[in-house]
Amino acid sequence: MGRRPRLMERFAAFLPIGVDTPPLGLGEGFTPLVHARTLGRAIGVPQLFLKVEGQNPTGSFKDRGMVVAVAKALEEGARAVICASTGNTSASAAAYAASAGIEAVIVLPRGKIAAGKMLQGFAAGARVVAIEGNFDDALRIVREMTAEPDPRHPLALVNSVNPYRLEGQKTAAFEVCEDLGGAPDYLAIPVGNAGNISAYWRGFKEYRDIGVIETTPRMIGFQAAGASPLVQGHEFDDPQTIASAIRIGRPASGQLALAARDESGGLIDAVSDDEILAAYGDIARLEGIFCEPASAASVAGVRKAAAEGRIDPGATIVAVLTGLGLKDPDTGMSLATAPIEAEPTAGSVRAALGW
Ligand code: AN7
Repeated sequence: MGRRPRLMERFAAFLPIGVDTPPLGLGEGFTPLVHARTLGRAIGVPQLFLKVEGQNPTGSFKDRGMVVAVAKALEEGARAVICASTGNTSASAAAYAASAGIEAVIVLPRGKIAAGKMLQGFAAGARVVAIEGNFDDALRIVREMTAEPDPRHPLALVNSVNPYRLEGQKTAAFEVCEDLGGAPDYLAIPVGNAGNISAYWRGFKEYRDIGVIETTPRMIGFQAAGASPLVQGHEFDDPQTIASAIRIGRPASGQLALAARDESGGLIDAVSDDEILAAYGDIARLEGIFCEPASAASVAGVRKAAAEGRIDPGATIVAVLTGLGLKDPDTGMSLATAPIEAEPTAGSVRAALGW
């Protein structure tokens, strides 16, 4: 029995890494693909599978790309990384920078980051800068700060505009194909800054081009209605949604996402916060998987598209659950009820349960 490979080793042939790339790794990738039989039946698509990306080391898919981006930053001599974030990118950047022994600076919209994600940045020792503005403002700032190299602060930008990020993230598409023994018919995914949908599409195309898979899925992306620039066809100056991870009005990879939609014969649609919250509760109660609200946009979108007859009900559908529910305890409280009170005896607990 050999040791488990690291993600960057497993897919080295597909990644822009070489012998000089430091072997970083916190156990990212290799996440489960779960057949969601009960949820699938409930929404009329029995061949529904969930790609559980919350099982990555920092609890989101960002780790797949961050491990490559931070390793390349180290290789290229950076002593610090910087990013804007709605929370998950910053949690991931902070962790991989800590692991690499370099500094992380994270620029965040004040008051709009889920509590667990804030905590992750602080725990890993990142310096956190909160701005009075949204994610799009923060991204503009860090892009400006890294536009010209500063020899006094060798710094790498690790948002998904960093090409190594999407290269790493495409490995999720490879895993989906390997677990299913082929490509799914549809790949459903939440869309914020639009990097991940673009990365998956690249991964599927690469596996098709070398003959590992014969078909590619239709890419079906879902934005929150209050932050749906790719659906409405114009940027949002003041995006709003309970799904704070995808509260983004100017998606940096928007053009790549629209190309993925068109080349794959897919769609990008909007789902309301109520639809997102309903899916969020159902995924937890029917399948035992607690994802974060933004992640539930994928399942909310599948439910909506199926109800509208835009998806073949017999199709194999993979919905990506991008992040872990524990990151956002405040929204999680919407799923909670008060505990049943009882005296500290078995009889009292039995009676309280009505048994
Ligand atoms: C859970 O962390 O943009 O369309 O700064 O955290 O690739 O942006 C997070 C995005 C979906 C959207 N689900 O992915 C950030 C950030 C979760 C996310 C998305 C995000 P993209």
